[in-house]
Amino acid sequence: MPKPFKPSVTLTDNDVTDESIYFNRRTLLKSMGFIGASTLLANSASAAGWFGDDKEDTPSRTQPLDFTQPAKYQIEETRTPQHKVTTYNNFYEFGTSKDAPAKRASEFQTTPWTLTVDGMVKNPITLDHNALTTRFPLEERIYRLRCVEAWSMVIPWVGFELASLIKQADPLMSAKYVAFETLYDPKQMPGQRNRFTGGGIDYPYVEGLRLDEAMHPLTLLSVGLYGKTLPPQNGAPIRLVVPWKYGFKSIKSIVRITLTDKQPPTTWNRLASNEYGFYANVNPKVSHPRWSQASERRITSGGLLTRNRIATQMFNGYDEVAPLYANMDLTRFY
Ligand SMILES: Nc1nc2c(c(=O)[nH]1)N[C@H]1C(S)=C(S)[C@@H](COP(=O)(O)O)O[C@H]1N2
Ligand SMILES: [Mo]
Repeated sequence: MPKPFKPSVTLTDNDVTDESIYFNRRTLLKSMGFIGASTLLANSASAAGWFGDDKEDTPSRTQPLDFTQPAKYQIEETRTPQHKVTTYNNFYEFGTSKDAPAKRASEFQTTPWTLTVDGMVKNPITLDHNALTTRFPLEERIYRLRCVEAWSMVIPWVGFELASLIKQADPLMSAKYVAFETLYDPKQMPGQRNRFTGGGIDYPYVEGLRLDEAMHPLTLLSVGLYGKTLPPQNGAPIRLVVPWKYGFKSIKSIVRITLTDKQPPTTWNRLASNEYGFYANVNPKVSHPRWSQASERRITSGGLLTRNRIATQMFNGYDEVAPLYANMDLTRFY
């Protein structure tokens, strides 16, 4: 069992900054009346796994995956240990604290599952649970994940390019955007039952990309991590991964993908449009209104007190996407 987290008086300035950011994002929700003061103070990352122990955690419900495609994207940076990837999560459907999803999603049922691709397409597609991992060849992609809260991880995903799925659906010429929707199932997702436990989000969680962003070869539909199917807390059975954008774009547990000619609404933009834009490209020069985005805390195998603050890179280091935004003012389109 994870021990309760106690804020430490020995935190370095760097760590304090990270904690402040974390509390600040929640302070917004609190000020809007969605989180009680006691919750705000009581919940933080659980201490388990944060003091340097490197135990391998293999969630029992995950299954090995076959991925034979050679990996196209490799990076040299140290991978975030699996037990941190699976216990430090944002998945507000299961609660707003970092350790809630791992605990409260453990019984999440993902079978049967249906992922529908519809809207402005010539060939609507429905994938059942089995098709998610068998219809397209799977490959491993090691990507950085940069949360808007200024922490980051390096995660070995398993999945396939979103472009492969969209091509099969055969978009109409008029399609310009892609809208994504998470499962709405308040019986299974406690955060969807009331606005207080779900962080004030108007569920289902929705996200969107421009069609050219969705078709970019870096944009992944992930069905696994660390060689196995996704644990529920990471967005089982299928989630988006857009590595050059802040983590909130990488929507989890997707049931619907809709091609459209209008920019779709997105969850965090709806909640606070001055803080979270539609584009949400990682950009060290464009601060969040309440904190800098110039650097980030890389979550590695070290404990909470490890110094691991690194500079944030433009587009999270994925420069190849720059042409997508060639004539755009990224201060305005944040
Ligand atoms: N449906 C849904 N998708 C979501 C979220 C969420 O709360 N609900 N949180 C987002 C945020 S803020 C981040 S940083 C990533 C975290 O993914 P991970 O827990 O797999 O690291 O998921 C994103 N996708
Ligand atoms: Mo995030």
